[in-house]
Amino acid sequence: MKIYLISATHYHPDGRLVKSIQYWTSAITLPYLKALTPREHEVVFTDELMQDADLNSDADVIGITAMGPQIKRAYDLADLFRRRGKKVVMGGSWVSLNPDQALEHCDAVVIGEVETVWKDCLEDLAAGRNKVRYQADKWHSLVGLPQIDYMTLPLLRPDLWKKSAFYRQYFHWPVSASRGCPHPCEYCTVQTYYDRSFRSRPVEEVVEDFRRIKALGGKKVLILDDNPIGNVSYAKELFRALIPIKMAWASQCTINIARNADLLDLAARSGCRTLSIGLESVTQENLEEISKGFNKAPRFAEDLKAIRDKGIQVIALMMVGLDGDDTKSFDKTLQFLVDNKLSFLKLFTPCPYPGTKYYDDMDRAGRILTKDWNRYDYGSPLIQPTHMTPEEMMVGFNDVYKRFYSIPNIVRRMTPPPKGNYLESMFYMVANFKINRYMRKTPAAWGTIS
Ligand code: B12
Ligand code: SF4
Repeated sequence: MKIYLISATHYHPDGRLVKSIQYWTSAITLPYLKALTPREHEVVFTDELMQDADLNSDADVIGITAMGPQIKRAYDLADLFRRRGKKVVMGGSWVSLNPDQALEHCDAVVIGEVETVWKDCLEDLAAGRNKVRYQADKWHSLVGLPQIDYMTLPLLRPDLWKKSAFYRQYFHWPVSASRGCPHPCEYCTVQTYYDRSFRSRPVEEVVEDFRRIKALGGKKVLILDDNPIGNVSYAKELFRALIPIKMAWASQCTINIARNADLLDLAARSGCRTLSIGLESVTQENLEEISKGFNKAPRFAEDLKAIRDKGIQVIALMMVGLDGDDTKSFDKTLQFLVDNKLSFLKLFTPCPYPGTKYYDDMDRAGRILTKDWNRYDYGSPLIQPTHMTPEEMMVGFNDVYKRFYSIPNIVRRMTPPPKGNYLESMFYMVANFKINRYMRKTPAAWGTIS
C-alpha cells in the first residue's frame, strides 16, 4: 500500500493556513512513523506547516497527526480525503484523548502509542478490514525503537544549514529520551495521555542518536521529552554518558532540577544550555489550584539563580488568567520575570485541552468560552477568568509580552549574562531583538507560535 502521512498546520483567524519555513526544531512523528512502517509499504509525508499537502495524493491510506489548534485543520483534511475515497487514520495526543470526536472525521483512530498496533492496523486496511479503534494493551518498553532518517526531518532546512551560521546555532535536532511525566498538573495533555507513567529509552540508544546527529554536523540537540528528569537516577546516568559527546542540548523540565545540585551540575557538564521551565505562576495559590504545588513560587528566585549560575538559559513558561489572578497580577509577573533575568518567555492563557481534568472541571462550571478548536492556541481567551474579564486578560497578556521584549527590559534581563557559554548568551540577545522586531510587525502572532 502507499501511505501518505500529514502533520496538519493550523488556520490564521482569517482562514488562511499558517505557514512557516523557519523553525527552531522539528517533531519526529512523521519520520518516526515512516521508520516504524513495515517495508512492504511505501511511505511519503508532509509537514503542512512548511509545505503544502498533496490533496490529490494517490495513496491508499492517509495518516494524519495534529498538535493543539492544528486539530481543526486535521479534521478538515480528514473530511476532504474521505470525500475522495481514501481511508483515513488519525493518531496523536488530541485524538487519543477524544477518539469519538475524531471518528466523526476518520475511519480509524490509533489511541495512544502506535508501535505495537501499526502493523495490524495497516494489514487490516490492506485486507479491507477495520477495527476502528487501535489501542495497545500496554506501554512499549522503548527498547530498540527504529532509527529515523534525520535528513528527512520535516522542519529542517538543509539549504540554510549549509550556509547560515545563525541557523546552525538556531536549529535543534530532536532526540527523544523518555516519554511521559509522573506529575499531576491537571491542565496537561502529556500526563493525561501517558496516564502519569514515565519510561525512558536505554541510555546507549539515546547516546547513539546524539552521535548520529554529530556525524551529520549537528551542534545542538533538543531532548524533546516533556520532563527528562522524571526519573532522577536515569537522568544522571544519561547526562554522565553525554559528557564525552560534547554537544550542546536544550530541553524542558520541572524546576525540581534546581533543587538537586548533582543533577544540575551533571546537566550543565553534559552540554545543557537551555531549559524551558513551566513556572506557570508567581502565585502559590494558583499553582495549588492546578495541582502544580510542587512548584514553590517563594523559591523561584533562588532556584532560577542556581540554574543561571551553571550557565544555563531559562525559558519561562507562564500562565496568566488563573483563578488567583486579577488585573494587578500582570505587573507582578512581569517584574518577577525581569528581576530574575529570564532569557525568554512563552506566555499562555489557560487552555482547557479536551480530555484533561481541567477541561472537565471548566466545562462543568460553564466557564469554557469557546469550543472552536482552532482557537486552542494558548493565546486566546478560552476560560472565563474569575477576577477579570476575558478582555482584561487579553490586554494584560499582550502587555506582558510587549514589555518583556521591550529594549530596556531585554537589556535588564540579559545583562550580566549567565556565567560561561557566552556565545549562547549572545545568540539569545540577538533572538530577543529579533522577537522585539517581529512583535512590532506581527502583534497578534502570540499564542500561535512556539
Ligand atoms: C516537538 C514538539 C513541538 C515542536 C515541533 C512541531 C512540529 N510541527 O514539528 C514545536 C516546539 C515547534 C511545537 C510546536 C507546537 N506544539 Co508541540 N510538541 C512537541 C513535542 C515536545 C514532541 C512531539 C514529538 O515529536 N513526539 C515524539 C513522537 C514519536 O510521539 P507522538 O507525536 O506522540 O506520536 C506517537 C503517538 O501519539 C502516535 N501518533 C501520533 N500521531 C500519529 C498519527 C498517526 C496516523 C498514527 C498512526 C499514529 C500517531 O505514534 C507515535 C509513536 O507512538 C510534544 C510533546 C510530546 N510529548 O508529545 C508537543 C505537543 C505535541 N505540542 C503541543 C502543542 C499544543 C504545540 C503548539 C500547537 C503550541 C502552540 N504554540 O500553540 C505548537 C504547534 C506549532 C506548529 N504549527 O507546528 C501539545 C499538543 C496538545 C494537544 N492536546 O494536542 C503537546 C502534546 C505539548 C503539550 N505539553 O501539551 N511542538
Ligand atoms: S510537569 Fe509538565 S509535563 Fe509534567 S504533568 Fe506538569 S505540565 Fe505536564
